[in-house]
Amino acid sequence: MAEEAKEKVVKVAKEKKLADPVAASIDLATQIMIKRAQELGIDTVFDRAENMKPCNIGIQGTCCKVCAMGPCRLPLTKSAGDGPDERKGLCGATANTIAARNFARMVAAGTSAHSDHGRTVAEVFLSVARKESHDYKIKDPLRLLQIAPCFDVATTVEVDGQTVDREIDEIALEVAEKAIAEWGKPEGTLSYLKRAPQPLQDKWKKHGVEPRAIDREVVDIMHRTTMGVDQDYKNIVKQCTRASLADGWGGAMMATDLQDVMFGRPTPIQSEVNLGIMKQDHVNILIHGHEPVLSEMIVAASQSKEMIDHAKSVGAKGIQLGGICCTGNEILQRHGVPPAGTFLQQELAIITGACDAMVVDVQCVFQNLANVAKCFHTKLITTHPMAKMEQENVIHIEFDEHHAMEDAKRIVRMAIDNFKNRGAEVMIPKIKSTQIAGFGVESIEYHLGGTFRGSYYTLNDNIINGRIRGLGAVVGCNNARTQHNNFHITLVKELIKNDVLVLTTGCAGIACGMHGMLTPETAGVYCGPGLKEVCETVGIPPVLHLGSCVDNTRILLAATEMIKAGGPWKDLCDIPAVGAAPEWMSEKAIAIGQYVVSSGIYTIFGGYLPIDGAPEFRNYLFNEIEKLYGGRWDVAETPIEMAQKMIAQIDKKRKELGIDKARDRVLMDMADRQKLEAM
Ligand code: MSK
Repeated sequence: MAEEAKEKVVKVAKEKKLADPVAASIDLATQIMIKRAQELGIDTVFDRAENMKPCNIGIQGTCCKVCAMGPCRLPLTKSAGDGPDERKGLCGATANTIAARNFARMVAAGTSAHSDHGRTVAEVFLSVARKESHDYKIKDPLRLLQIAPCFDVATTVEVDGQTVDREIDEIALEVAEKAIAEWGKPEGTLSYLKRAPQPLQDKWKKHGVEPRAIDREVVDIMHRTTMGVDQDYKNIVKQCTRASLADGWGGAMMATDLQDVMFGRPTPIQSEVNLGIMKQDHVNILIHGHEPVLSEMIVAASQSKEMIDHAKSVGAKGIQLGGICCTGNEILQRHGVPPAGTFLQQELAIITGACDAMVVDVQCVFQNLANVAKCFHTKLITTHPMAKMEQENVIHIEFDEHHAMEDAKRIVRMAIDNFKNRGAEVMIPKIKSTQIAGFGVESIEYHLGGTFRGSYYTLNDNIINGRIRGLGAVVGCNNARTQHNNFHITLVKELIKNDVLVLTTGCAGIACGMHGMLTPETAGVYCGPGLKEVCETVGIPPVLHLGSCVDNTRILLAATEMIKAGGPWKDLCDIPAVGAAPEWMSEKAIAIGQYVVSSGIYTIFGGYLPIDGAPEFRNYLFNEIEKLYGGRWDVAETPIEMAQKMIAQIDKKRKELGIDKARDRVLMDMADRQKLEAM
């Protein structure tokens, strides 16, 4: 550790206000480590949140920076609303235009992040299909066969009048070439739109929001929101919808599918979670970010005899991998690698003093990691060409799929060689929880349907008969402006108490694991009687962890399977299902929210949305948009308020379907089901 660097970091920290660890997080490990950081004089995001308050105009969404005549700031004052809204920027832009443009740019940024991740995966898949990179394989040919028709790629061929299966390699190459074209094809609409229920596709067509090429929709937003272009907030929202659909039913969905093809689809797997997964006597390597292409190789490298022997040769008992954020979820769901923590715990993981290397790729990586790493022996390694850090202590090892295993071994070896450099300041909180993660479209079908009656109808049936009141997707990040994990966990407990089956991804999923929500035993402790009965009968947790942020698309596809299985619902907007991002913070969350709303699902965010300074635009997103797609935005300030709004929406849908009376557990016979299906 460079003493001079540490002194500088410590001096800065001492001059500032400190967070109250208990007020900052509901997680004991996090509280212990915030305190530890403060004792060592190292500032963390929790302390920084005490010292910098958000801009009051920025949070209203009405600060315009798109030209150099501004920034023009249009705060909503108390007297606004008493008369006509005369606020305008130098060019005359209204609060609605400014807030809509800012919102649209968040959708563009979020869409580009998920979709560029998808592009990287598609490029690696193309190199695999072309046999140019040998470290990856097609691990899940069934997933490949499943998605091939979405790209109009035939899986069989006629030979001498007979239908025979095409070679997998041949299908892979054609799928890869067609997939990569989705980012820039010059005409037509996205191939994957056909995965949505037909009524939803019809709505998108009717309203003219079917995405064309993915890149085009992002560029379109950036163009129309430059100075002096689109000045109709409804037309800007229309493009938000088009771009967000290019994310949810395009780039993000392809990322998930192609990852499944190359790395295998996840299946439920037991693991642990929280900072306590790190081991004092092991080499600890933490993998952080979003793209699993390199981390898959690091998992394989760290399990090789060569690396384990090397770790033992330096005095360690083995190698402990851990994840942070969504890369962590990717390697959790496929390999059972335990997450060390959520987004807000990334600095704390280094402050344990036991992190021999933290390997980061893209998204959600704090630049302050470099300052924290300076105070310890930790090697901080960036791996992506578009995500470097300016600090001199950061090592850049650029990942290349053509020599992926070589890169991975180099990184693992570097971590092992660093084991001996640990200082005396090691403190790993002995706190971790057991969890089951790795659910997906097929495993939900299997667990709720069984081997012989594998179908979504069992789930449908339990919703119709009221044992399960509805579905609640609780996803997204942490945000240092709210108590870490509190919104997630209070909300989830309230939902399952009211018989709402929860589906989770991202840091919300990690939070649920940390707080014991992801085991089958959870059902007996926290669930209402109906959900408890279902979970205990089939042995699933009442909260199903479906992976990373791009895997929110698994939730869309699971809901689509419910429609295919038959029931009173014909479109996603009919299902008693709601979405929530209680502790959101990222532009990606806005893109996700918009595609979920545009897919017909009520979506509620915690805290605020940066649109409050433009009440008309806000009203459009919160109410009017529902008439187009069936979904709408909402916000809640507390988890209980959020739960009440979500449950009210579920009950509203149940009433519309005529299944609101079924909650007294009347067993449905075939005649009853047919009656409902006919409605
Ligand atoms: S976005 S869910 S902070 S990783 Fe995946 Fe980042 Fe977590 Fe949001």
